[in-house]
Amino acid sequence: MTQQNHHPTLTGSEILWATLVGEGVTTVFGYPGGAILPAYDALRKFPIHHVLVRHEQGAAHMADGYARASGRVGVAIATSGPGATNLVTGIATAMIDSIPIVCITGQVSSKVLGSDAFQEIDITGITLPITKHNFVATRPEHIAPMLREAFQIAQSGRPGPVLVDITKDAQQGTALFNFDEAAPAPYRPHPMLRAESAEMHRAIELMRASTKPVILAGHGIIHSGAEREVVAFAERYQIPVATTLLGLGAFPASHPLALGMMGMHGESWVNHAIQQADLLLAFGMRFDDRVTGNLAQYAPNAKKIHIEIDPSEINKNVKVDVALIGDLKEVLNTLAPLVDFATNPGASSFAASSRRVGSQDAPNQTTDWLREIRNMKGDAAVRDIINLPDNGHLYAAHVINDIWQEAKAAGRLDKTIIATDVGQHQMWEAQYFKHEDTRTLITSGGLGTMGYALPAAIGAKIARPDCDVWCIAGDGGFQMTAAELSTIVQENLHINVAVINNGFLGMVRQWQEAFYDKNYSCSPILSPDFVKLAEAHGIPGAHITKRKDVTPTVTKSRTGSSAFLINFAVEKEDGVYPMIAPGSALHEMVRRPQKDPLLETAEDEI
Ligand SMILES: Cc1cc2nc3c(=O)[nH]c(=O)nc-3n(C[C@H](O)[C@H](O)[C@H](O)COP(=O)(O)OP(=O)(O)OC[C@H]3O[C@@H](n4cnc5c(N)ncnc54)[C@H](O)[C@@H]3O)c2cc1C
Ligand SMILES: Cc1ncc(C[n+]2csc(CCOP(=O)(O)OP(=O)(O)O)c2C)c(N)n1
Ligand SMILES: [Mg+2]
Repeated sequence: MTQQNHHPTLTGSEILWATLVGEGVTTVFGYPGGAILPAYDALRKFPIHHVLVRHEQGAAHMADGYARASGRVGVAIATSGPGATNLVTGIATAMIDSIPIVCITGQVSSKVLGSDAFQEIDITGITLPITKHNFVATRPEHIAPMLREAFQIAQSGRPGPVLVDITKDAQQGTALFNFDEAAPAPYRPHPMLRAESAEMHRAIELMRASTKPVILAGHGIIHSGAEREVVAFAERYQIPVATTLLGLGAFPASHPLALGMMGMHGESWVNHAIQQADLLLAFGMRFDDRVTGNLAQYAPNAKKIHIEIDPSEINKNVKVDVALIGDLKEVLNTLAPLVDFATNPGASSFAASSRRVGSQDAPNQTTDWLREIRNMKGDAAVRDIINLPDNGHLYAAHVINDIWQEAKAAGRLDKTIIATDVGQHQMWEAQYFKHEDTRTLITSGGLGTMGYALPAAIGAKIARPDCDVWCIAGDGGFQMTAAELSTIVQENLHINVAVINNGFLGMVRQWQEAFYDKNYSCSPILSPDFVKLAEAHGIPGAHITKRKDVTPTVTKSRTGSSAFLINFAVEKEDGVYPMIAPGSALHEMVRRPQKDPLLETAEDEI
């Protein structure tokens, strides 16, 4: 190592790690191979913990779970060729849900690029549509500036994945390392809208004219860190709040203004409220098709205000009346005082106070509307699951509900993170686990990636070791990445694994039941004995078939000192309800068939 002007000359590999240290990285998730070996050789000199995954898809999902749980950038690392292509599903998962991860791949030497060299693949070409940006570093002096820019791009504006491909000779060569000089130009956000803009005034007019407003609370609330501002806004103007799947936890489920999840498997009264609203305030959500149902019939009476950081989302799916482009927190902090002033010129500032629901001086205009929604909801919880007598059957909904109740009873709700896989169990989790706190649900929404839960749970546990972390997966999806059980043991992580085992690719079976004449083509799935599989990894476990055994086993898992796997043998042909069939409008929900013992008790159908 030679010094020049106090800046050391390092190898490209050393620059890679030194830059990550400078960016505050303490853990990376990866798997070595030829084209990245120089970097692995240099790793021992730097204070970075490397988690050796069992498949590079796991590395990308772990980086993603780490980012969702902490708000920090997750880092995945792989070799060229098959190592790099194995990252692809994880990168796409992060892209569609706007998760900040940086993926670093080794590449063949710059001298042989383009020659179909051993394990050469054009990974920047492959990942162009599924990254926010990507880079190829062919010289050691490229590495620090490219990595630093990658971190900036991943985190700024609408977050997302960035890939940096580094040739082997760039890792082996040397260059001066100057962390500060490698800094990218400052991020220039989309011009912040001004308080006096016409759009702001139009938004205020629409709010003042509305008697039936609904806030659509999305994932952008979490990215923006605007959780408190949204609660204050909803309380101040007494606006009920519907939440997307990825927005769950951004607004406390027990808040009196919280309606619950909207969309395909959302609560019926939530969807009815949206269809009857005269104003929708979309906060950091992108009107996904699972959320809108048939667009032609979506919220026909509602004016729409969209607060969104990415201009390309405006009018993409739903035409809106007002678009307020910018970071949600900043926009709300600009908008609210103006609404206050327009409503009551003498009022104190929005930032200074937030009024409690039902307080004397809160505007009253929406009270009738809240009453109307409460009537839709009925006078009891819609699904009377907790009070259902134990009829000898074990339902997935019971299991999820009991995991939630157990965490609540233990006073651990704010320290419980659930990573789900994709399918029926994912929807039951969204319905029956009431998320009170931000970043407590980690789930693949947009891509719906099976195999996500176990590695994402590992990333979350490493980001938040203080939390109880649950992986809730179906018997199908769990088998896609079950090899990461070995990573859990190697890392000595206390992760709770719940396999919701219904013997089927359940969500597929449900669609076949509803739309393909019960032709269960290739949806029954055989599984190994998951408890024995866990034991083979050195992880204890239990088979549960009776509801009475759920809570004690959940407690045993949560309070134990190592990872634990519970195989819940649940009812095989249960369905997720309500459900909106493809092409139907948001209010055209299919209800649970009456014959099923799991009744939805309230009069929530209108
Ligand atoms: C089997 C299955 C069933 C599903 N069913 C449902 C369902 O019933 N209901 C449901 O809601 N979802 C459902 N989903 C999920 C659905 O596909 C979408 O992933 C989800 O609705 C997207 O939520 P979102 O728009 O809040 O989040 P994202 O897709 O992450 O969009 C967030 C938006 O916020 C913006 N943003 C980011 N940062 C900021 C900021 N700082 N300020 C302002 N804006 C910002 C982004 O640009 C983006 O437009 C289902 C998924 C699966 C796999
Ligand atoms: C990688 C991947 N392949 C296929 C699908 C399509 N798919 C969505 S849900 C589902 C069934 C999931 O079955 P399981 O993991 O057992 O969960 P369950 O629905 O039974 O709760 C399938 C195959 C997917 N989302 N992801
Ligand atoms: Mg299943």
